[in-house]
Amino acid sequence: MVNPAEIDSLKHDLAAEAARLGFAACGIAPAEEDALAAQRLEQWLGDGQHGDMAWMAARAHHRRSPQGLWPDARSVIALGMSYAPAHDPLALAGDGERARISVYAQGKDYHDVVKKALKALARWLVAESTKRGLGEAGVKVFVDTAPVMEKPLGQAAGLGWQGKHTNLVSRDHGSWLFLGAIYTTLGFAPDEAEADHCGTCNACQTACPTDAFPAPYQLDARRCISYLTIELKGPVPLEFRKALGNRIYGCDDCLAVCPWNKFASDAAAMRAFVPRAELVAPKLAELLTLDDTGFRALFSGSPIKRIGRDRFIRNCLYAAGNSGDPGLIGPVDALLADPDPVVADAARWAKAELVHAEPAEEKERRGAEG
Ligand code: B12
Ligand code: SF4
Ligand code: SF4
Repeated sequence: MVNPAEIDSLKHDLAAEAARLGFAACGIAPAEEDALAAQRLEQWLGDGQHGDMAWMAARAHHRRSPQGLWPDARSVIALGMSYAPAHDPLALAGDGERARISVYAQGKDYHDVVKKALKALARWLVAESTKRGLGEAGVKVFVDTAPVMEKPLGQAAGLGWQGKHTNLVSRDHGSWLFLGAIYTTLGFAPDEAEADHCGTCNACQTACPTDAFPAPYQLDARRCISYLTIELKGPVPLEFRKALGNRIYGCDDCLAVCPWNKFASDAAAMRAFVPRAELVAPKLAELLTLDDTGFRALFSGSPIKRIGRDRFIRNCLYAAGNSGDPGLIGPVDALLADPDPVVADAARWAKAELVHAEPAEEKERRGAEG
């Protein structure tokens, strides 16, 4: 028979240990299915809003509930790590010379950083559980890539609420939390779910450059720049190429305008997420010349390495096409005969944009600069 006082004391110490390991938020959610979240997941998949992310549909039966994935799970420890930026993520909007990489990808790969901390916390939990006579705890750790609904679990555990942009927003850390989860066989008392604090705000809805929200709290991934630049393997549909602007990896627009970000202040403590200087405002002209070896060297330890050189150069070419900078015609020309047909197609598009579709005010600006 488990002593309830002992498990409550373990829960209390768990939160302290999570904080010591760098987690800004920690809470407990039940491992049972949340019927509403599961039904909304099925609806989203049924509508095809996941686009080419077949892996989202492949294990939907596991994704919809913790116990669907692991029947022995009794509690979910939901965790958040802050990556709140010290700079304005929208500062480079409209810059023709420099590319925009979303904040989450400017430092170390969060998959590695969060996973390492989750494993350390899980090891601590197993050891403490045994030491305190609570038996051998079963644990499984997840961050991002597993069939786990991290946002609804984060909300159920009281970390924050799913905002109208669909990400988890926290009263203390704004929209800048990475999420992770530990499923465990230990039966912790669940925390209280967080309520919605979006109110009448709709800043994220109007900020979206591609109109990716069919309704508040719903995202059509097929229209989202994050999906188009990171997940989509083929050419980006023509209708979205202009809207990409100079975003070459992910997008922060809906997160960056969230008023709750003003409470987010402690990411500096997570040194791993301090942006690498060369990724804050990289020059398009330099990125366009990267070959496979150069790409791997530049993005070693970064999440960007996951998309590979070809998809990355494809994105840089769309940004070049949107730059209005004729100085980029040379590097674009060099990619017209690229062996990758998607890169070659993007180079043709960029060339046509640079030669024929230069905005009048850009022409004027360069003329004035001589
Ligand atoms: C697939 C995915 C994507 C896809 C789809 C995004 C999406 N919204 O689903 C794409 C590639 C577009 C994407 C983009 C980004 N992602 Co992403 N992504 C995921 C992933 C792997 C699964 C998310 C998922 O389950 N989607 C399925 C849909 C159905 O779930 P949902 O969004 O929760 O849908 C809910 C709402 O639609 C809601 N709902 C529907 N109707 C209604 C109606 C009402 C009235 C209400 C209240 C609610 C409601 O109910 C649904 C169920 O909860 C998670 C990691 C994970 N394993 O959870 C990371 C994750 C969500 N991504 C993350 C991040 C950081 C991003 C980006 C910010 C990256 C970037 N800068 O480019 C962008 C943000 C774009 C955005 N506005 O969402 C973080 C978010 C952290 C947080 N604080 O929430 C996660 C959790 C990864 C992590 N471990 O930290 N991502
Ligand atoms: S990440 Fe960008 S494109 Fe995607 S929903 Fe948010 S604002 Fe729109
Ligand atoms: S920007 Fe406004 S509506 Fe969007 S998530 Fe933040 S508080 Fe909610």
